[in-house]
Amino acid sequence: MNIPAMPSLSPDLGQRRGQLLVVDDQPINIHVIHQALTADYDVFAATSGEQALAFCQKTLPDLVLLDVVMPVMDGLEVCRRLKQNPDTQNIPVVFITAYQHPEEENICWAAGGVDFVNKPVNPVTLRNRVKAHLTLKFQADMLRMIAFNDGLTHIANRRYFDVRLEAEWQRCSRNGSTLALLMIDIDFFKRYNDRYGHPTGDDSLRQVAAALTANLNRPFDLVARYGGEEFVCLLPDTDLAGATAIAKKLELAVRQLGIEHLGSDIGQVITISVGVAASHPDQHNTSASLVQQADVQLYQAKQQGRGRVCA
Ligand code: GH3
Ligand code: MG
Ligand code: MG
Ligand code: MG
Repeated sequence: MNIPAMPSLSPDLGQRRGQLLVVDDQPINIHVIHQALTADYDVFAATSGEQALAFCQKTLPDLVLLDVVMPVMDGLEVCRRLKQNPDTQNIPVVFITAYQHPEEENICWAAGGVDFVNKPVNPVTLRNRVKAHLTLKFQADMLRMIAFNDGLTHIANRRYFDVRLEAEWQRCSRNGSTLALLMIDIDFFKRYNDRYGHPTGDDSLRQVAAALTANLNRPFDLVARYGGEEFVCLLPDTDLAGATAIAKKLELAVRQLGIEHLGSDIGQVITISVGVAASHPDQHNTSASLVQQADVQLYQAKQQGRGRVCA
């Protein structure tokens, strides 16, 4: 299954200024393309395949304009690697090529390109091709955003979590690293709704989601709304001790929001209970067992009085 990268949540997706990466081993070619596009887009350049891959992984540009013939790593290989990597596979690649023969073009299609622009580049054609592909890219981002985001809290939803969990499980299995998971549940939230009303409850869910997001520092950590008043954090390359420390930080952060909850048994504010689990993914266990372990620990946290972390 293809794993889409989480799109930016920028509400002005439609008016976004596109970010383009131009890859060519000849600086003069980069200059020509830059001149044609810089008025309308943010144009970045790379002069080797390795540079291009590193830039894409870090910056996720909206479109790559890719030379085919380059020393060391050619454009075909760059394109294949972008398409194999879940983080970069949604970036459309337009080949800039002097190829004339259909069979040569076929190799480019097979590598995963969406289009060609012929050298020498006609600036008008280039601008129009780029515009068309960026429009499609922005529309696809919008659809991904709708499909994978929770409408209430604007963080990732359960569907996105399930996809990412499976992808991270596979990745940690390959790398032999540890994957940690936090299952989080707001304490006495039914009473909160009963006392303060559902709209205020919704607002508090948004505040808790924002606090959880703000307190995860690494870009590859994920927080998602798992259901109702439950959230989940996926922490790649994290052991049980590290995950427990993060869980405690999150518990404190939510407590320190200081959202009044006079119906709670454990203070006057909204608190969370957190269950922590960590695992070395391998063929003997499944991602579902990790979720289940975290659930068991969450149950323990509730049993032991709530407003705490169990690991
Ligand atoms: P516990 O400490 O054991 O977790 O108690 P609790 O009351 O939080 O747990 P319970 O599962 O009994 O109730 C969860 C409540 O969360 C019930 C439901 O009204 C509320 N809830 C779930 N989704 C939403 C939502 O989208 N908005 C609001 N306002 N409330 C929600
Ligand atoms: Mg070249
Ligand atoms: Mg619950
Ligand atoms: Mg609850």
